[in-house]
Amino acid sequence: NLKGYTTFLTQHYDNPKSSVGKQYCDVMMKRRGLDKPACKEVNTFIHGTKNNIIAVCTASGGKDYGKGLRISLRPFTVTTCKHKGGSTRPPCKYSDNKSSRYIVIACNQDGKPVHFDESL
Ligand code: T3P
Repeated sequence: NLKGYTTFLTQHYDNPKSSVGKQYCDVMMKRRGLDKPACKEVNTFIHGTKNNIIAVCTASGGKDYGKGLRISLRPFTVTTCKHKGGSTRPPCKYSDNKSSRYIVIACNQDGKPVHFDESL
């Protein structure tokens, strides 16, 4: 559904990578609403074009990875934010890890990404 794709973009799409200063994850997790109601534990932002991410849902950009998932044929630049510290209440503090990885996603019947599973 369309709502799933919209939510996916809010949670996982940031291209080009936003220039928000030093604490990218702290800023972005709050900006995208992922600090409420509790700090989300892990979240990946993909620094790739929408077209290239959508293509993972097709044979040109991805392949079947089982369990309804698809893995990209090429790596994407991603930043994975990991919650640090004991409290899951805002203000949320995150570590940042930027790397090049294959993304594993689920797509809906319209061929749009609706779930980020992991990156390898
Ligand atoms: P969501 O389905 O709301 O996109 O797996 C549980 C959640 O953690 C899921 O949230 C996806 C997210 N996640 C990442 O964003 N990056 C990761 O590397 C992993 C393992 C999970």
